[in-house]
Amino acid sequence: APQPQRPRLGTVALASGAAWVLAGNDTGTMVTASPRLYPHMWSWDAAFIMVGLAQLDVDRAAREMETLLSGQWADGMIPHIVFSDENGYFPGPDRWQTAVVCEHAPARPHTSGICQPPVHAVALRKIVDAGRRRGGADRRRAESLLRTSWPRLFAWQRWLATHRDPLGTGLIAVTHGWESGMDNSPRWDSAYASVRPGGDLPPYVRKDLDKVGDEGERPTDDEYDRYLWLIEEMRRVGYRADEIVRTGSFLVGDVFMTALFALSCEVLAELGEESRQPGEQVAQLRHWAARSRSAVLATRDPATGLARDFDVRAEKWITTPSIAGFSPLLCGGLSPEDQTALVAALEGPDWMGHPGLAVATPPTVSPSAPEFMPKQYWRGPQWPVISWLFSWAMRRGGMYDTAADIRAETLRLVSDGTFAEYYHPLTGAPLGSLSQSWTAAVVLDWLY
Ligand code: 2M8
Repeated sequence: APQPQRPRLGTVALASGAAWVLAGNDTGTMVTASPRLYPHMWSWDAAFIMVGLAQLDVDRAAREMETLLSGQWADGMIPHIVFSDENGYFPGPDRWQTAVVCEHAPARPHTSGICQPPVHAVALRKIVDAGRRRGGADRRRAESLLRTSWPRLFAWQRWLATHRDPLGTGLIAVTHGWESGMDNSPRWDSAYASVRPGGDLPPYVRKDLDKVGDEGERPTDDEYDRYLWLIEEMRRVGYRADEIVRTGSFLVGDVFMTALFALSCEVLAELGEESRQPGEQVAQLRHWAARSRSAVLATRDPATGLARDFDVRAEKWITTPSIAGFSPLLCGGLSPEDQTALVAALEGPDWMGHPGLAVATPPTVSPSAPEFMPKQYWRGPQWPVISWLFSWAMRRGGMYDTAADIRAETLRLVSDGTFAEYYHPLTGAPLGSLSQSWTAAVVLDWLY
């Protein structure tokens, strides 16, 4: 059915709207991921939010990093949620009980017990660049943030390299679909099929369903039982990282996470050189980056050239045609011919060039695939934040034209001014939460 025509905002109105969304979601110490659905700080959301804040206010962006790092665990893990005092989200601190059962978790702030993709070095890069560009107090603030947060981000990358490389190849593994950031992506369907919630899963009530337009935009109850069961398993082993990797029901080498890990190691190494951090740590980062880049390239499907996840428990490749297949474009390392071919696939008729798309930006699942569900969360919709990530990384990797096209088309999509969490690829309709912070943040970065 044709969608009602929404007014499109021009650049100035769009930038003001984006700044307004971030201000509206700001509790003072954290910009929550969204006003109602996600009233807390999420780890990778926070990084993208910093990218947007850096354009508006360097000090406020720096404080966002400090809030996030106040939740960092003693072993280096940055948890996927730093909780505010709101209780409108489930699972909240009472369910996780991280500080009750794990010595590494801080007592305050409350935090969850899993992690999310490491994109924080990119945020630090953006804050430092904004500070240097502006000069004066902004520059001093950014340089001092660089000094204090660099070792913390190094510890975070080290945690991933140490505790999440079960095969020893540099392929970083996730122990829960939530860690991937792409919660219910069909990438995880086969791995979740082997997660069998026990009869002793404590009862719970979801709080997310009444906060979106249509329940069909969110994961199912069956999926939620599995999400909660994995948390129960982790809580029972006191969130001991190696024990979870040894015994948990879900363990998948996540190629997208791995590419972001490699990218962040490189970015952090560059920042380390600029700020004279210990040479051996910078070298260590470069070593991890090279190893994980190779691991990403080694996952490529010989038939399609797309990168694949690896289900460590089932010992099999996952071939779902998802946006993660393009992970090599995030971390680099392809030969010029292979890079050209992968970019052509991204721009081709199964992806950005699909004739049914309202705007030509990458959907999260190929519209040509049977798994494609245009309204459902990570099963097909376009996510502006993912477009930003690809655009940023591809520009960094010299793929200027595609990077610019993704930017222009995504700006066209979000010029409806709703700053939706995700969009219907075939109609351009906003989906999920509106006024989602990371959508506003990446728009700001693009417009400044
Ligand atoms: C979504 O995930 C949370 C669980 O972490 C949820 O559905 O409740 C995902 O889109 C994730 O990538 C994102 O960080 C989070 C907050 O925006 O929401």
